[in-house]
Amino acid sequence: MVSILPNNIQIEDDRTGINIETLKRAFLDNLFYIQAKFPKISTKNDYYMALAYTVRDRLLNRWLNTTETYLEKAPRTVAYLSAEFLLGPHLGNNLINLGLYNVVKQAMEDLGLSLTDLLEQEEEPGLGNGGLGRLAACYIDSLATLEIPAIGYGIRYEYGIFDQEIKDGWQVEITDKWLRYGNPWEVARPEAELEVKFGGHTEDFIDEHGRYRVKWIPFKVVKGVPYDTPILGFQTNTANTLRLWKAEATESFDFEAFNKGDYFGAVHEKSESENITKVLYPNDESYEGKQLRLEQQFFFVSCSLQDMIRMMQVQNLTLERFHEHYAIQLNDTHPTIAVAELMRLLLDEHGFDWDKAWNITTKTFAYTNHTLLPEALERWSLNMFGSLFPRHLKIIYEINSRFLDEVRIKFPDDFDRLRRMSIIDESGERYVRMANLACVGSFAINGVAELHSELLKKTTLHDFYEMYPEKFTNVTNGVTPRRFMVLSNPRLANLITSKIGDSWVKNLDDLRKLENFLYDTNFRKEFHKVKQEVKQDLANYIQTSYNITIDPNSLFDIQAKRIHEYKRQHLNALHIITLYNRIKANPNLDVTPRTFLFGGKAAPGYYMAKLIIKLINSIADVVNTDPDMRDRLKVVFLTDYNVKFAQRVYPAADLSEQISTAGKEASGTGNMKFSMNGALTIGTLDGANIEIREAVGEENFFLFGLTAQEVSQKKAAGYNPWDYYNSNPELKLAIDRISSGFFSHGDPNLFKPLVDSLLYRDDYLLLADYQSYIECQDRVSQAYRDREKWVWMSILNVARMGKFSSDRSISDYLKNIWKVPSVKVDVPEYSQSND
Ligand code: OAK
Repeated sequence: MVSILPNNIQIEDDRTGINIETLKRAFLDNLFYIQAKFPKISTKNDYYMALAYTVRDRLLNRWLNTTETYLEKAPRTVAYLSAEFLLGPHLGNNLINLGLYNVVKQAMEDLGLSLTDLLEQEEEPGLGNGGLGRLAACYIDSLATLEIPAIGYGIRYEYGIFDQEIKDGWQVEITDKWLRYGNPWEVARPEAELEVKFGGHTEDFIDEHGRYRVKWIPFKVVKGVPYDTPILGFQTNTANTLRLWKAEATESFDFEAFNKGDYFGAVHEKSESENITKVLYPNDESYEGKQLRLEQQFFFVSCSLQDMIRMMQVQNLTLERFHEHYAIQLNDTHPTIAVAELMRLLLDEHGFDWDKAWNITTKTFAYTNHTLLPEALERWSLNMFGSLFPRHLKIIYEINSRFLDEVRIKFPDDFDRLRRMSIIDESGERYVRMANLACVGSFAINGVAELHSELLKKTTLHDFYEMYPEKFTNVTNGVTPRRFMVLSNPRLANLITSKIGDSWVKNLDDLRKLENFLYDTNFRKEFHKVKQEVKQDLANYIQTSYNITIDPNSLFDIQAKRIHEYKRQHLNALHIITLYNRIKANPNLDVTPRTFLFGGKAAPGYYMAKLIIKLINSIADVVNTDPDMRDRLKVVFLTDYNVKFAQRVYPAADLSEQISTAGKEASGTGNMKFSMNGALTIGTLDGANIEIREAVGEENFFLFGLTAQEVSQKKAAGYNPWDYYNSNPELKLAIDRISSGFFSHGDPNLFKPLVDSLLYRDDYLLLADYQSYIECQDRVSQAYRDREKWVWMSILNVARMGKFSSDRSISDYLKNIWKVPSVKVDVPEYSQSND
C-alpha cells in the first residue's frame, strides 16, 4: 500500500508508539505543547486533555488510512442519518478499542495520576435523548468493528441533553455546556463547508433543452460546517467518521447587511443562522411542531446528502449509481425530509428526470421506526413546511399524487384508505406526515424488536404493510459489549476472559462457553464476589454523593431510563409503598432487604413525568428516615442519569426493571445492558424483553402482566381502573397513602394529578397489572434469599446474551437491508515503537 504521507514527513514515535515510556513522554509533551502547562500548574482537565490528545494521536494513523482506502476503492457505504448520537465519553472507549487501557493506566500511575480520575473528567457529548440516540452510537461502534465502510451523519448541538439537578425533589434543568473546555476528539473541516437554503419561492422555467425545470430562490442561506470524529472499531484498523454539522452564517448575508450599514441586522442574522444547531430538543418520544426543529432536520439532511454527492464527484462516480454507492438509513422519521431533498438535488441541481430520480431515491433509503406512541408521530403543519421548503412541498405533492394512483390501482374505490395513506393529512388543518413519506420513499422498513415489527404491520403502518409487504422486516436492537461490558465492568470482563478467553468481545455468542462453568463452585463464588464488589463501588459512590448509606448485601433493584408514563416508574413506586405499608403493619416482617435505585430525565415540558420524579423523591424521604424500616428498604433517585453514569449502574444491578405496558416499549436496550452484566429482569412481554426471556430461559426471567393483546382487548372492552382499586386492599392503601398527603407533608393536592390520572384514565394499565407485579416481586424477594440459585440464574443471563450484541444487529441490517460488504484497511508501520 502507498503511504498516505508525503515522503519528507515522519510520523514520530511520540505520536504512534505504545510502549509505556513513549506514552508517558507523549503525554507530557502534549501537556506542554497543547495545553501549555507543566505538571506543577496543571489541572485535572489539563491532564485529561493531554491524555485525550495522546490517545487521539494513536487513532490518526488508522483514521487517515481508512479514509484513504475508501477514497481509493470507493466501496459501497452505509450512511446512518440520525438527529441524535448519544455517544458517551470517548476516552475509555478508545483505550479499549485500541487495546491500550492497561498500559495507559500504568503510564498514568507512574506519573502519579489515576486513569479513573481522568476518565471521570470527560464531559460526555450528550447529543441525544435516550434509546434512539444511544442505539445510533452502538451501531457506529459495530459498523467500524465489522469493518464496514460507513459514515454517521448528525447535528453538532452546542448544548446537548440538559444536566439534571434535583431541588426539593423536583427536576431542574441546567444547560449542558459540553464544549466549554474544548473537544479534543473532533476535527473541524471548514474547508468542506456547504450551503443550505431555506424559505423563499420557486420559479418554473424551460431549460436550453426545452425541458420544464424548477428553480428555488431561497429567503436565507445557512452554512454547514462539518466536525469529524473518528469512530474506531474494536481491534481493527477501521476508523470510520462521525460527521456532525454546525450551522454558521454565510458571509454573503453579513456582507449585504453591512453594506446597508445595518450592523445590528448583520449580527442578528448571524446568530439566527447559528441558532439552528444551538440546542437539542429534550423531548423523548413526543413531538412538538416547532419550526426550529424542522430547520434542524432539513439542515443536517441537506448537508449530508450534498456531502455524499460531492464525495461521489471526487471519486469520479456517476450519480446515476447513487443508490449503488450509498445505503442510507433513516433513524426514525427525523431525517425523512431526505427523500424530498435527494429528489430535489437530482432533479433541479443535477438535471435528472422524475422517473430516474425516483428510481434512485427509492433504492437508496431504508427507514427504522422506533416507537408506536401516536404522540411521537411527526407531522408538520403544511403552511410552515411550505413556507420553509416551497420546492420540497411541490415535490412531495408530486410523490403523493403518483403514490395515491398506485394505491387506487391496488385498492380501487377505497377512499378511506387513500385518506389514511396520503402523505398529506387533510382531515383538518393540513399536515405533512413524515412516516408516510418514509414508507413511500424507502425500500425497507423495520421495527426494532420482533413484537414491535409485528405491531407496526398490524397497527401504525398496517396500510403500508398491505401495500408493500415486501418492504417490511425486523431488526432486533443490540448494544455494544465493548462499552457496556469491557469498559464499564472490567471485573466481570476479566473474570469471563480468564475462563473462556477474550473472543466473546467480538463474538458475543461465545459467552455461551460460560455455561460449562456453571457447576464450578469456585467460578460461581468468583462471579458473586465480582457482583458484590461492583455493588460496593456504587454504594461508596452513593455515600459520597448523596450521603445515603445503602447495604451492598441488599437486593439492588434498578430502574434507569427516561421517565415516561408508559415505562411506569410509578408502578415501581407503588410496589415500594406496598412493602413500606406491609412493614408498617408488621414491623417484624421478614422481608428481603432491597435498595431501589432510579435514574432518568423527564422532558422539561412533561408535567406528569416530573411529578413522578417528585413522587419517588418524596417516597425516598419517608422510607429512608422511618426507623421502623430498620434500613431494610432504601430508595435513591440518582441525579443526572447519562451514559457515563449508566456505565456505573448497569454492572451493579441485581434486578432490572423493564415494566412498560405491553405493546408500548418498541425494544428497550437498557434491558440488554443490565442482563449482560448479570442482572435478572422483572418484565412484561414487551419489546425485546420477549426475546431476552426466550434467550435466557423463562426460568431465569421474572415475568408478569398483561400481554399486548390483552392490553388492547381490555381497552376495547372498556377498562375501568376503579374496579381494581376497589377490589384490592393493598393497592387501595398504596394509592390512598399518596392521595392523603402522607408523602407530601400532609398536602393532598401535590400528587392529585397523578392519582387522578391513575383512577380516572390509567392509560398505561398500572392498576390492571399491579397484582401480578406485586406477586412477581414477592417471587423475586424469595428467590434472592437462595443466593446460590440467584447466582446460577445470573450467570445464565450473561452466558445467553450473545444475540443482543449490536454486532448481530448490524449483521442483520447488512444481510437483509444494506448489502454492504466489509473492506479491510491496511495500516503501514511508519515507525518502530522502541519496545
Ligand atoms: C425517540 C424519539 C422519537 C421516536 C422514538 C424515540 C426513541 O428513542 N425510541 C426508542 O428507541 C429505542 C431504540 O430503538 C428503543 O429501544 C426504545 O424502545 C424506544 O422507545
